[in-house]
Amino acid sequence: MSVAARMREFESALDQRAPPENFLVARIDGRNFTRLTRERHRFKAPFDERFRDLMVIAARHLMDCGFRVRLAYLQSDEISLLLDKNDATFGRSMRKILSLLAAEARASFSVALGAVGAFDCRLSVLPTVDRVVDYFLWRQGDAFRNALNAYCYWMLRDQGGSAEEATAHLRGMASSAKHDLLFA
Ligand SMILES: Nc1nc2c(ncn2[C@@H]2O[C@H](COP(=O)(O)OP(=O)(O)OP(=O)(O)O)[C@@H](O)[C@H]2O)c(=O)[nH]1
Ligand SMILES: [Mg+2]
Repeated sequence: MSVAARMREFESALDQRAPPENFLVARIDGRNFTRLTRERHRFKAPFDERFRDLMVIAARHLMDCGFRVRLAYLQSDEISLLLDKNDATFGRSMRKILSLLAAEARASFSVALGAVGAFDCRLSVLPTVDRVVDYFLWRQGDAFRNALNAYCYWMLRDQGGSAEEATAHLRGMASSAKHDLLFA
């Protein structure tokens, strides 16, 4: 066996393909964006329109970078992409899907920001439409909880509380109580 063929064996030993007839949902998430949004670029908290627009640019780019994307759902620093059930791009190679989606997000976000912002990517292999619905309900629930918590946190900070005080105040508090706190 030639050296090249032998090396290819090592290189591809861990390659996997996503199973056919399953939905693939990729979640692309900003790396260390707590620091990027607070220290390196000082975006408005809890939500900043310019940051949102940068994430929308990245999401639009991901929808048009060669995969058959049916839906993109964006919240905070993450983008969930539903790939077409029959998407056979790169033979459903997990290596290609994971690395390219993270790279395409990073490229478009960084060019729009004018500085580097990196992303990771993970893949859910979902067998039925019900599980796809569960996935997006899950992320939407996460967005709702995070937004409610963030509005409460920054309200307490604006009222003079320290980071530790605001965090301690909200720890273990039910969503209904956070609602009441905001409206009080
Ligand atoms: N200021 C500001 N921060 C935001 C906005 N949207 C998201 N973020 C921040 O982005 C971060 C996203 O959280 P995570 O993805 O859990 O944490 P991370 O720091 O990116 O860490 P890893 O994802 O594990 O690398 C949180 O700290 C959010 O506050 C925004 O509009 N404005
Ligand atoms: Mg992140």
